[in-house]
Amino acid sequence: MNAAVEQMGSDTTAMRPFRVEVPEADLTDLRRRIRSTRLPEKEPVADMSQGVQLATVEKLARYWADDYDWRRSEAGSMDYAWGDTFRPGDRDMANTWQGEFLWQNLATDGYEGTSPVGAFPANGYGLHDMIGNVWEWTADWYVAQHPSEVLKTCCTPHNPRGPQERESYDPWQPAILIPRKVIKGGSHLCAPNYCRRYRPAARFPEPIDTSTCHLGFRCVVRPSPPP
Ligand SMILES: [Ca+2]
Repeated sequence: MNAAVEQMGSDTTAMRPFRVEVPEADLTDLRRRIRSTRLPEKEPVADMSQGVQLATVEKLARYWADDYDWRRSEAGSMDYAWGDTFRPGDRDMANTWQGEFLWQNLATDGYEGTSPVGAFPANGYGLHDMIGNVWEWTADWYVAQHPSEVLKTCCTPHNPRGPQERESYDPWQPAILIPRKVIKGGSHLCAPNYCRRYRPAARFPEPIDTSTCHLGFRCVVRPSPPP
């Protein structure tokens, strides 16, 4: 049990970290269903107008059924972007706030404000700054609670993409009709005594007309294809 959980004490309404533990039989059944998925015998169209092409789908299905490490994915669902321990080996893994927010910025992680990309170690997926430093905008409109999952005819996981734009308005400010996007990751202003929104499970709304010193966006660098 980590310190944050201990601080929650007997508060039964507090948000608590949890671990996803999928039984091996369920993973075996998932692989079986992937292998038995019926795919078209030939490409439906010559271009990508109907989505990912058949050869790519077949390759992905083989990868998910035989090679993908589902346990590693399970491990990625831990409390933080790298595991269950916030400071493994007493090493800072992200730019957050140390001390009592908002009057005591100890900056023992080396940064009172923002930090350069890559200043902290990558996680097991090779990704930097997944939490802390600055929040990241996402494409999804915000709603306090995800709408009920839509049942699908296939077994692909459903990615909730948020509500309609008009549903993202702040219900506590009905006279202000500014849509809000989901932001993720927390920032250098997130502290254990205040919000702990540097957890991957956390999200927050931000009006789209509002900029702050601790909100940015995520960049992806794709390696060049081999010659
Ligand atoms: Ca800091």
